[in-house]
Amino acid sequence: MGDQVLCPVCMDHIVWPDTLYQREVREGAVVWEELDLTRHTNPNRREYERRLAFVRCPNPSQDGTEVHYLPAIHNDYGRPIIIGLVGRGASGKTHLLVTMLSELLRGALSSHGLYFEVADKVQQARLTEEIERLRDGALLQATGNQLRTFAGYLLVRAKDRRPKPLIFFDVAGEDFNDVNLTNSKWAGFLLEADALLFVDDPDLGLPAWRPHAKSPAQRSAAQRHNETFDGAMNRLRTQQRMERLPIAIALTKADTMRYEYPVDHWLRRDDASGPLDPELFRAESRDVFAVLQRYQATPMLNVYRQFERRTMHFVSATGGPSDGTEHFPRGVRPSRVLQPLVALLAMTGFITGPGAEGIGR
Ligand SMILES: Nc1nc2c(ncn2[C@@H]2O[C@H](COP(=O)(O)OP(=O)(O)OP(=O)(O)O)[C@@H](O)[C@H]2O)c(=O)[nH]1
Ligand SMILES: [Mg+2]
Ligand SMILES: [Zn+2]
Repeated sequence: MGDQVLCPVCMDHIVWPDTLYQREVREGAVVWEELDLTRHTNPNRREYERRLAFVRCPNPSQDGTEVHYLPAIHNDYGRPIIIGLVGRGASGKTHLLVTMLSELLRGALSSHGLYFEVADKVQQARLTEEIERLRDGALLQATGNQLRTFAGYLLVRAKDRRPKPLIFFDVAGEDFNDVNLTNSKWAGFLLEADALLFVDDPDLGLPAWRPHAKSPAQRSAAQRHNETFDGAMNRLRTQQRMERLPIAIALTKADTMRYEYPVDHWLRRDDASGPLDPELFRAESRDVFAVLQRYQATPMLNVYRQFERRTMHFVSATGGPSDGTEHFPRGVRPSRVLQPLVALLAMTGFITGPGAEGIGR
């Protein structure tokens, strides 16, 4: 058997195919055509075209996934780092991820010597569109159910190192729920992830915060359960040594608590520039922990307690609420969105150097 490569769509382990495809849009429809580069006599040109091409996943398990194509470079750099977002519907996963990616692509981690580019050209168009929509203050749509592909596929370059692929998964909150046993295909990334980002927002995640805005039933239900976390944890528990998986917990939409100590303090801090200081990460984690306790956020605290290496963060993807007409009237101003990612990259060993070892401990 040849080398086995993880397909980041169907999660099968596949033998890497040789046949290349190119993607074209004709009269609005996507067509995949075989691409023959063997006649190219100029190796630079051949390599350039190969990097833009795709291969078709053989999907050996025949698990009913639609035919899917992977970037031809997928097998060039070894196993990617896989980061998955976990959180209930409307908790703010997609807005957080898109602002995160936008910050990464504009070079926000260059002070750490990291440069990011989109590795999947199909995703690039969609991602650029979403980043621009959000920048113009437009609301992003809820994520479709049973989405079976990654939300972002980046290549990370760092000096003196091989580039490394980094893949993000962001599915609809409902896809994590344990409604039946046949859904193991959904959120299939969970069992392959190298790190997870759990998110919840103050409205549902903090039952005792602004209690008058919530019905007693809503309050007590939210306090005891987060079905999404439960479903994800049930699946993770089938793994040996689940507790060793690095995780970060982000309290999203923290702008809604911006006048509250100590949230205000953290939201005003500069984002991810500057050297990695484990003590700062510890201090923020302590403050989030205190807020979660104060407002009886039992499900988030339970997740936190089940992992050995973890950090907690206040984040705001948009800087304020939308106005109910699919718009953010004052535009979008993210704050602290890269902190959880920096923590996860340090905990997975991707960011190295002084300080990285101490993150999450
Ligand atoms: N105030 C505030 N509201 C936010 C923020 N981020 C998202 N929202 C609001 O929360 C809603 C849901 O955000 P999404 O990012 O779509 O949530 P999701 O977790 O991806 O939801 P699903 O895809 O349905 O699982 C958005 O429509 C926004 O109105 C934020 O940083 N601050
Ligand atoms: Mg979403
Ligand atoms: Zn596949």
